[in-house]
Amino acid sequence: MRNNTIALGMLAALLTSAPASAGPPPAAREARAFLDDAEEGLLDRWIDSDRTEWVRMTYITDDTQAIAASAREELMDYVGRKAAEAVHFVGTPLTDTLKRKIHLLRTFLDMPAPPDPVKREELARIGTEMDSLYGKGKHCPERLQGKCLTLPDMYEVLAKSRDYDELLDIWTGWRKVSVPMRPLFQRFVTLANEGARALGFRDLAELWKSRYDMPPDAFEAETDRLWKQVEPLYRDLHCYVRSRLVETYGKERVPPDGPIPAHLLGNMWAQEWSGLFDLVAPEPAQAAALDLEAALKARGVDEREMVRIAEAFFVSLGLDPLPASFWERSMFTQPRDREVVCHASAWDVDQDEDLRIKMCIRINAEDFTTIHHELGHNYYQRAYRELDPLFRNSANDGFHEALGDLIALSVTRSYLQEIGLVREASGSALNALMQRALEKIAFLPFGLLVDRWRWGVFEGRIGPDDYNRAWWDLRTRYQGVAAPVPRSEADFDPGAKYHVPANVPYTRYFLAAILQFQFHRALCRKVLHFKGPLHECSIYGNKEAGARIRTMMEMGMSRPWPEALAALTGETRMDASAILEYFAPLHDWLKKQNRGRKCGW
Ligand code: X8Z
Ligand code: ZN
Repeated sequence: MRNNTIALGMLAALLTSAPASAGPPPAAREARAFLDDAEEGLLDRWIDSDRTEWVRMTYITDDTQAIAASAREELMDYVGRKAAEAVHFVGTPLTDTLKRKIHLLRTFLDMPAPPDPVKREELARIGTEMDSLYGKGKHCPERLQGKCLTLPDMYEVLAKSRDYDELLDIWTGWRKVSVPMRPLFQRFVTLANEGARALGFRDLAELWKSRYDMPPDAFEAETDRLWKQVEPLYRDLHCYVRSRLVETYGKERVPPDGPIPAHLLGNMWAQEWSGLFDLVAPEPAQAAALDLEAALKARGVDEREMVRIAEAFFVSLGLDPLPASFWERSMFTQPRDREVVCHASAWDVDQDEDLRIKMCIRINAEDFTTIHHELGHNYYQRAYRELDPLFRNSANDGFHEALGDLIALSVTRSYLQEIGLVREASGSALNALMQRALEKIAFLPFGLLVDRWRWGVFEGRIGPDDYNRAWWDLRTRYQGVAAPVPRSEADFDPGAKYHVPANVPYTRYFLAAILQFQFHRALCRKVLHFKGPLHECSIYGNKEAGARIRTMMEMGMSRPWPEALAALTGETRMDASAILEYFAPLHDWLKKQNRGRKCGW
């Protein structure tokens, strides 16, 4: 095993390029045959695992958990074995495509397993167990006398209530759900790191950071660079929002020059602050005009209809309607007769036409956006479905997360008027920008810090005795929020965020937040030749924009991501100047409002 480990570690460096002329030498032919076979076997197990995961997540029981864990184990075993066999091709001259495929095979799993079958079984079981614990999680507040709240039930209270104690109860109540995850997570870290090492990586952090067509350290530096670009805007938004919260709750509860108590920002993780819009709207008299929830409800739009409206946007771009099976097999609403994982996701179960989403939709603006987000995943999956299995992914994971959000950026007031959801398109530009900033700018530091924490854990810089302290250090450093009540190592607050127990990498959402504005700017300026402010541009109905998007999606992961970025935007670097340009008028306004105020924490 040890030999394999070393050899795999050197694999990327040692795989040499084939000469451009002549046919492939015998060893290269052998490599191609090996990969063809590996991909075929991978595809079968991947589909099996997805099928069992769909059933588990839409019907959590001991049995569905066991079945899903077993399929997951089978997939982990297969990928581990094939990646080890690929060592055989070290030193063989290979085409870029074959080299890329070997790298994609090594980095395929978010949760690689140790070669030891007993440990592999344990890891698969823990992975399933943590995710199910989260899915089943409930909070039963005393005041409700036996009635329990699921996570989606709590969202609305957090967004709408201004009752400090009620918010605190919900916030602390949900964080009891993650306490039992702590020992599972700790063991998961040991096992998954062992799995990453067997594949030739230092640890799981290095594996995750190796998926961006650049050295892992350079990728980390890249995220720092992007954060530095947007940090001043975040700090100005934070400063203004805090001042409004001080007025609302008093300075005993919200320190005017300190971090904001995390339960007051309208969201369970303070990751987006849309719930505070009425408190912070630049032109409060016109705030109600932007109430999409009221518009949806007034028109009697139900959950399915919300999805239909989102689908119609994609179709307006020249993309095909979703298949009939999508409407039959998706889960749109929260079943009350069984346990499910409500956290939204999009699936292509047979990696062909079996597209589905799984969501517990509520009729409100946030879920309307999330539906576009999920359909973005489905359209991406469908676009790359004919590529070789290892290329069936987005250019990098930020692209997958950005696609649907790009569409949602075009859900402007004029678009909503055009489709008859609102009567008046005109309104305050600053209000519209503030509403988006509460969603997009507020999110940035959170998008960054979740993996800053996990990288530290996987790399051994953050040990189990520091899990929670390190989490809150990062929350304060990046977001400027603080826990409203003392926390300790008896708590496990990172586990209260879905992607930690589900083991979904999170930096992708930070990248997506930057990329979607880059996509939007390029389409608006270069395809639509739109001259006005970016937030007023909508690509609705534009077939050329649709064709550009489709071209990028169809590349899947077959080429390094800068090429996919260039296909859509003509740019080859991730760059936050588009998001800054989009919000520039609001940023100016915020700076004026904050004049004379002490910002920061
Ligand atoms: O997890 C999601 C999607 C599924 S990929 C609903 N998002 C992140 C989150 O909820 O934390 C979308 C925005 C960020
Ligand atoms: Zn997503």
